[in-house]
Amino acid sequence: MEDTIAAIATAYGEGGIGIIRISGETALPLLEEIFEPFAQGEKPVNRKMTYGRIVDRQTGQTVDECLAVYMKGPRTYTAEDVVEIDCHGSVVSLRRTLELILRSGARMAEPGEFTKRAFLNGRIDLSQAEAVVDTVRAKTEKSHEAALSQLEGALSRQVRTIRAALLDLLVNVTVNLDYPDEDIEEITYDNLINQISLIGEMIEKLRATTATGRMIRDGIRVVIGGRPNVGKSSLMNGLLRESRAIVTDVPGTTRDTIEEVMDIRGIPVYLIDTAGIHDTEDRVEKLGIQRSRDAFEQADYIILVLDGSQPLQEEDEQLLAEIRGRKSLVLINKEDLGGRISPEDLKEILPGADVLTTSMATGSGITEVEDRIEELVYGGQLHQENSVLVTSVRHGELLRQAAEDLERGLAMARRREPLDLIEVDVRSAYDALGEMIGETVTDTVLDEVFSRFCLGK
Ligand SMILES: Nc1nc2c(ncn2[C@@H]2O[C@H](COP(=O)(O)OP(=O)(O)OP(=O)(O)O)[C@@H](O)[C@H]2O)c(=O)[nH]1
Ligand SMILES: [Mg+2]
Repeated sequence: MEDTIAAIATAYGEGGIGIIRISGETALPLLEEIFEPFAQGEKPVNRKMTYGRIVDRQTGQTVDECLAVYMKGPRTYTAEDVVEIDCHGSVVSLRRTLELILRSGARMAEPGEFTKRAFLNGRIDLSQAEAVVDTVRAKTEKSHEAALSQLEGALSRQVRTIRAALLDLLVNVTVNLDYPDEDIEEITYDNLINQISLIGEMIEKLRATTATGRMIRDGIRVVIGGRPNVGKSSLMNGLLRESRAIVTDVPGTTRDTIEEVMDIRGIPVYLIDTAGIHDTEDRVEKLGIQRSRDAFEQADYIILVLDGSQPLQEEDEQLLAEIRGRKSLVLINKEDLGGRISPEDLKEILPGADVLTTSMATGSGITEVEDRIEELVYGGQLHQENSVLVTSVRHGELLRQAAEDLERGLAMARRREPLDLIEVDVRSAYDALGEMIGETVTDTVLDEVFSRFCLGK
């Protein structure tokens, strides 16, 4: 980490200002090389904004006017010397300024490299570093809240508490193994079983938040399906509260899948309207229907719409049968036109179906659909403010490993097996949790984590 890195930190395009970031030992000399304060004799001072111009020393030309700040390490984002330059947010001025900085000896930063340095320099742990990218990408308030709480170390604190308990246990076991003859408190199997179960429960509690956490962070794919003309696009528009998809009384209006991201009670939802599924010889329709089926495959939640003003059709029955075993909701729509389908009619084809009667003409049932999506994400549990959520697949996987290790250890303790065998599993759980916060972690994992970042972060 000897070299100094630089990157444009703001989004590419036009903006009021654009920011360039520099980090590393030569950050200040680099700034002095390309920057000239307007005030005579002024020099960049630690943590003070200085007004001046970016200048190309080779030609003497002004590249842009800017504000620059030098922040001396280690109390900075990367824990190194950092410089930030606020230029005008034009692609040209940012690119030319960056070129000057690179020409003066800095290296172009890799995606996530600033945050990686913050981690490697010990300012934040790995789970906090991972939260940085989630904070940037968060699409709803809830996902932002979850990312921010992880960034502030809420998850890390819980992991550290569990690890401390595991370490206690490990020390206890190791001492008993290594000095069996010494006069120390002997560990009993009952004691061991107790402690392992307690820690196992702590891990399970954290793990139980993974499904919700992932949906809050990554969003869920909700696919609206059904045969033509039942009101799928009307539902899409109703949920979006705008006239996004074309709605007509001509069956087969929607020909291609339509996707929109929306915020339902803080949950990022990818809402997908599909072409009505039925038997057809029309080539274009056939392609659209294939796309509907593909969308079904990838759905986290399927909303199957039926036209309640007509009796159940064979095509409806086929679709109902197809979504068996999937997380789904059935809408008996057009209730304003009279109910020719009752929820009981569906019981046989789709046992345990979740059914709502709706009318997209009056808007009745939309709130209930949103309720269902919220329930799906929170699993019927009340959402608690500020509760820690595990949002990343990587963390979920490590928690699973740790839980399995402890389960094995517990089973062995119950069978009164030798301590050194049990120790192996406890240690492995300890290491798995260490990987969550980056205490034991390989370069491959690090590369993987930081490759998801954007440039300049
Ligand atoms: N009366 C009444 N009409 C509805 C209702 N929902 C939809 N419609 C009407 O039914 C027709 C079809 O609605 P769409 O939303 O286009 O149906 P769709 O399922 O998207 O149809 P395709 O795209 O052709 O598969 C339109 O004329 C809507 O205005 C409802 O609840 N009540
Ligand atoms: Mg449609």
